[in-house]
Amino acid sequence: MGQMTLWGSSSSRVLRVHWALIELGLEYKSMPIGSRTGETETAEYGDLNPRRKIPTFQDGDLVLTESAAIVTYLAETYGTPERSLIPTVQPARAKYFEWLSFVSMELDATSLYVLRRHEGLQHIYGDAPAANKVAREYFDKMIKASVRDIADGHRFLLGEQFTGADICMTTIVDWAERYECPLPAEWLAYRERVRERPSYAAAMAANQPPG
Ligand SMILES: N[C@@H](CCC(=O)N[C@@H](CS)C(=O)NCC(=O)O)C(=O)O
Repeated sequence: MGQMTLWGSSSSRVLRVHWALIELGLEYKSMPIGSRTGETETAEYGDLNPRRKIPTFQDGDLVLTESAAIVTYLAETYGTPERSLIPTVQPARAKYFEWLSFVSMELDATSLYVLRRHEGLQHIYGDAPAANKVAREYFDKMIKASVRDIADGHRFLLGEQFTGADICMTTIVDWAERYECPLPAEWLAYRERVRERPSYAAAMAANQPPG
């Protein structure tokens, strides 16, 4: 294991990485830089991550810059039978990756990130009311269509095992709430189950900006 460093703070995507590291009991250094603060514009950071986004994660010589990939890397590399964040056998592994794609593409990129860019950050990315309307409607359709996956005794997305997919999904539920997207009761109940984990509160604290 090399020195592990996580760059970023105050972001859902950074929270995912803190959370996975904490779940797995790993030591790491936190560099709590913020997006759009100028801190991603330094030469040092540009060398590390030319996209200048957060999070960036270093493990020795390896540099990774996509939150879902980082969570999965940590799960695959440092999981143990006692602390496991990804199933080791099919078909559960297939369902893990299905959830990660659904979260990243349908709920994040196609829905909530559209709202982030064109409602929260419209001074940078422009005003786009038609896109925002469609993004809200699409999120609503997708989240409702997923209710049966966490109803009827499904404690977590893959059943009894809490995984990296739950880490990514929970940040989506929190994010949707901040953007006042209506959430079915089943998803709110799911989020309450996840919040019982001490690692959730620890990751939220670790994701706070310094000072
Ligand atoms: N797909 C990337 C998205 C990373 C991302 O967009 N990060 C935001 C903060 S949450 C950022 O750095 N934004 C800076 C910008 O848009 O200029 C991931 O999941 O890690």
